[in-house]
Amino acid sequence: MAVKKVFSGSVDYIQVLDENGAVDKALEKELLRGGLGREQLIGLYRCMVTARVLDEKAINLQRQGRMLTYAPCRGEEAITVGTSFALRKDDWVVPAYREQGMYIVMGVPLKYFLMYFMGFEEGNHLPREFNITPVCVPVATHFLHAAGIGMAMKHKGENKVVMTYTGDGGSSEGDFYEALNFAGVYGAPVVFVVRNNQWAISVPRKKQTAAKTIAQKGIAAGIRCVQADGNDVLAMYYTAKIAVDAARKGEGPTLIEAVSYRMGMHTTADDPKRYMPEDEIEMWKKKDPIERFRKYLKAKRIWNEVLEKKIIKQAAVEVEHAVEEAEAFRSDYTHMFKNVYARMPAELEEQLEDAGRFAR
Ligand SMILES: Cc1ncc(C[n+]2csc(CCOP(=O)(O)OP(=O)(O)O)c2C)c(N)n1
Ligand SMILES: [Mg+2]
Repeated sequence: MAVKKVFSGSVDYIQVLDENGAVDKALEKELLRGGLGREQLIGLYRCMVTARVLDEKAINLQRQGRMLTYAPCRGEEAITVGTSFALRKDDWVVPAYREQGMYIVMGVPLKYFLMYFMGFEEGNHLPREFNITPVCVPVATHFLHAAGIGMAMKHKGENKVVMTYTGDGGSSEGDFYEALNFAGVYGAPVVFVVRNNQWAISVPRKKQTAAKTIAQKGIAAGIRCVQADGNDVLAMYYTAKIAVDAARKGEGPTLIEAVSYRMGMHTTADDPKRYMPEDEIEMWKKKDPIERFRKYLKAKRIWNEVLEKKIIKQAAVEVEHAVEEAEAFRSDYTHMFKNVYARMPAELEEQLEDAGRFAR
């Protein structure tokens, strides 16, 4: 009897900027050669800053009773900004609920995002030019939609890619594994991104899985997998660009695990003080993705105080404008009846009529 190894796997970890903003020269060279110039670097920074301004505003609105339950993205801005920066405008995105940075990169008017969290379903009705599916709160169910969209695009011979996001908690769901498996078998052009922020509400990462990395969950599905520093926007862009280019070339899906930390509450309905260790928060504060990238840009003589003020002002104006638009929005209550079935059943018709009497 012979024993032979039939498989062994490994997972790479990618970091371009260390915690002090010092750059890996070889990876930087590759990025610059790939077209990431001064304008794009400023773009990455602007999008992350805008995500933070939007986030802080949304929390304030919720505290003032002007917004419903909201899922902040503080600390995770580099993940969604860096990965979506690798997409083309006509690619597809299948988000969860904490992908603020992605909407900013894709150029979605922010009023839609705010409207959704103010309770208006219409916030999910993005203009046709955006191939972005609705916010998905059921954890990881949308991973299957992403796999399906990828399979359909491949079948139709479209030269597009689909990117989807879930959390570390999401990676424990059956839907997660099924989606990876289908995408792998069909060679679908999907980039699966796991935002590993170390917490699924109050459940820590160590209680989520015994696996050393979340990335390695892709190995069983036979798909490329990689882990990257989720607080390093250049690492996120670098890994996403390789994955997106491979998918577009017909080389199938990739699973990216972005290692980061949720700097605060799960949603505005949560109190993280009850379970998050103080020292852990302090440790991660030092790894802040925006500060780290700023240090890098400063060393490259791209960042200065004038640029900072300009970017913050632009972000504040954009966000304030979006808030005004979202708050001025008046919902059409009939949508909640009309968008459920292709043909409205009798009992819903009746309820619609009743609601009409209330609305008057
Ligand atoms: C199928 C399903 N189960 C449970 C929930 C309740 N729930 C909402 S968010 C969440 C935790 C998700 O954690 P993670 O995937 O790590 O994403 P994060 O919120 O940290 O970004 C849970 C359990 C849900 N929305 N959907
Ligand atoms: Mg999480």
